[in-house]
Amino acid sequence: MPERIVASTCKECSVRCGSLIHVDGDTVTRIRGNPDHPGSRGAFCIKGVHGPVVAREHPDRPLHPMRRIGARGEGKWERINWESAFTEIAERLGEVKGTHGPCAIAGAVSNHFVSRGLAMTQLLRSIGSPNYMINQDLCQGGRYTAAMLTGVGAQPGNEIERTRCILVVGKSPSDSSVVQWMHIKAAKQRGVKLIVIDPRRTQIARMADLWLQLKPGTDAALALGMINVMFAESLIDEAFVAQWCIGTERLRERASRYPLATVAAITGVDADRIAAAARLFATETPGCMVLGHGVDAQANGVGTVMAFHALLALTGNIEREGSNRFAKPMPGFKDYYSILNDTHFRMPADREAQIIGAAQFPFWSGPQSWSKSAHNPSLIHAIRTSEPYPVRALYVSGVNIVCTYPDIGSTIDALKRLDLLVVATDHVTPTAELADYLLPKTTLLEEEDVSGDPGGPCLAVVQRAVTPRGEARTDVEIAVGLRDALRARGLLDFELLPWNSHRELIDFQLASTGIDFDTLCKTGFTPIAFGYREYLQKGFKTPSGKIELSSERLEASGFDAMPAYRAPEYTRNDAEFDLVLLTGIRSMTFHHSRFRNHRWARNVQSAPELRIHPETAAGYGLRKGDWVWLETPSRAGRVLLELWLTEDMPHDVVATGMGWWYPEMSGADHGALTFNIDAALSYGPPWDPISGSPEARNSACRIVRADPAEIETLGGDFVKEPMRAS
Ligand SMILES: Nc1nc2c(c(=O)[nH]1)N[C@H]1C(S)=C(S)[C@@H](COP(=O)(O)OP(=O)(O)OC[C@H]3O[C@@H](n4cnc5c(=O)[nH]c(N)nc54)[C@H](O)[C@@H]3O)O[C@H]1N2
Ligand SMILES: Nc1nc2c(c(=O)[nH]1)N[C@H]1C(S)=C(S)[C@@H](COP(=O)(O)OP(=O)(O)OC[C@H]3O[C@@H](n4cnc5c(=O)[nH]c(N)nc54)[C@H](O)[C@@H]3O)O[C@H]1N2
Ligand code: SF4
Ligand SMILES: [Mo]
Repeated sequence: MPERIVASTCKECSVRCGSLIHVDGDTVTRIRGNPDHPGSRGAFCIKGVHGPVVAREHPDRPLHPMRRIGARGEGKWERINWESAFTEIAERLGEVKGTHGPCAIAGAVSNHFVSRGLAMTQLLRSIGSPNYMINQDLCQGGRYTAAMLTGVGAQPGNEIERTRCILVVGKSPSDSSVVQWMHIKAAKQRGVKLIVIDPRRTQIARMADLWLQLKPGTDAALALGMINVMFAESLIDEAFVAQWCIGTERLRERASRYPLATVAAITGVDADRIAAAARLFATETPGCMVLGHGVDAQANGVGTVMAFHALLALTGNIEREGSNRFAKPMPGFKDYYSILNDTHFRMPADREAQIIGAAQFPFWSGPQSWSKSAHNPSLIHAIRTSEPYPVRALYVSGVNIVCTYPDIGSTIDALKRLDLLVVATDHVTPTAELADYLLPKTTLLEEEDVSGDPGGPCLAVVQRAVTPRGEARTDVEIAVGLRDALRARGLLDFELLPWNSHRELIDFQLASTGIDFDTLCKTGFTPIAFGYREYLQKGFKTPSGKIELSSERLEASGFDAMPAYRAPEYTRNDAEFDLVLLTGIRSMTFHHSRFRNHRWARNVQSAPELRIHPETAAGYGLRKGDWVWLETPSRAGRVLLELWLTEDMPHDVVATGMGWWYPEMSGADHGALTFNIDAALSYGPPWDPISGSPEARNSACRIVRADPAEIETLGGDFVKEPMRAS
């Protein structure tokens, strides 16, 4: 058979580049970027080139359903067929439901914007449980929740090509998004002004006209300080604000509490630079904002983003050419999040209100929230203590919660206490190691999908390029199999998962668009026509129809209606913990905990790093390549990291990545308890009052030199020696 080229979309990370997959028979020979894709325009990265093929072909990949036979985590499994797996899981779920009620069955999935998210929520809702965990409390949840409250549905810099000024906050596109990095570099060459707010000197900070090197977690004060300058110097777009914003006077008063001297003291940034940034962003219009992960997973994330949304609104940089353009959905297309929110696919509100977290975080959990998912730390607490009620069974799909939730020890403890743990995955992660049933998942090259890409904007497809290996199934197929087994036993309270295959779901999503899947597959995407200033017809998606600079909804629920600075916890810590730790610095090679079992990735980086200023390291008598134990005041655990010396770090701040484990290390955690930064962090309070997010990205810490002999006893030179296989 001649080589075929399949136009698809890479989903190895959230950037979603258009891809061209070269296929010979049933073998993928090459993957590259699609130059015609309107969002990514050919941009691609090492993960997209190697990740899908190695994940598919990996010799350790589970290819059949497995039942645990040894003790939990002992790694002893026996192969069973799908029918037995569905039957046994349904019966055990029935026992949990019969004893403790439907809410005792919970789920964990990565997010709302992937098919597995919908498959999971609709299966659980059919059982009658609202309790599922998503990653977004650690990811973009602060941004989405703030967008729901303010009405500013700011998209991540999709008008960069037409802008005159870019404000980048807590985002390092050279590490996390090849597409955005490409667009920003091109814009800079065009002479666009660039302002960067980041404690680290990132590649984009090096390129900036103005780099504000603030202290971690102080962004809200900085934004309010800039707002104060704009009001004081009449730099506001008066016409837009008068017609389209409410709460302006209250915000003016709030911002007046943040004079430059105060803000400079809080943030560590010179008053002159703060004022210069405010003036530049207000006058060099149209301007756009790129908000990154640096402002999420903070105990003040939602308020911080609300303050930056106010900066956009006050400068009129909303839905204009070259400013922040809102997402433009394909007319008639049903994306995963809209289905999740559609009343046809939801349980009655009183059932949704029983979700763990709704009482404390009504804008995160429960019927009126953005997320409609549980408050993760509270759900993990419920598994461990049965407070506020027992949670005894967990279905995990598309997330490696042992390696990516803070406080690994507590996550492992919770998973071990469950009556039933089912994990669907394409490789045996430390989470999967603790499962009672392991269900083999297809990989990217073996599945199909359709979703909206706000960057293009376009509707983009994932095509099944090759047949699934072994007995691997898609998430929708697995959910459908479980649904049928549950239904046969009278265990469904509702019928909220109406599709019988993923293709049926896709046809349902496309039904009102006038486009069919096969036509879309010819090019891999179809552009979405869009205009600007849609609010002129539709208003903004808030109760008032305007941008809410002060939120009546928040106030009515007893929260502060406006952004405010709340000092991060590290500012209150004792002198023993003398450094501030940033976590989650992305590496082009890894996607969170993924690819640790891929040789191409481990050849690039084989050990978790701690980035530290050379003078700080010297103060400890430490040198490049030394290993240290790092501990935080939570004393959740201590982890081993290898020093990278770099003058890009401030003297009192250190930084690391995330997600480490060593597939070749023995033990169910595969080294996660020793090498993964989340083992040293707490998932407990302080929590963001609105989203419930922990301070997983900024924390106090201390380091001490690790004895090389001690590292030796942990497993010799596994961290240096690339692992076996693939
Ligand atoms: N290669 C690769 N790409 C990825 C991913 C991956 O795992 N690997 N993950 C994807 C996902 S899910 C996400 S969420 C994104 C995340 O990607 P980004 O949004 O770019 O976030 P990070 O790179 O985590 O951090 C961005 C910057 O925030 C800074 N920062 C830390 N604390 C603060 C603070 O308090 N204030 C400010 N202003 N800045 C701060 C850090 O120094 C860092 O430079 O990346 C996506 N892209
Ligand atoms: N301390 C700290 N913790 C963090 C962060 C941080 O910056 N600092 N970042 C946070 C962020 S932004 C995020 S997004 C999370 C990421 O957290 P995770 O989503 O847990 O990250 P991944 O390692 O990408 O795990 C995805 C898992 O899903 C499986 N998988 C992939 N695709 C599919 C599929 O189609 N179906 C199924 N069933 N399984 C699939 C893979 O095998 C893999 O095990 O981590 C968060 N944790
Ligand atoms: S940035 Fe890399 S991994 Fe992410 S979608 Fe693009 S090619 Fe795939
Ligand atoms: Mo994320």
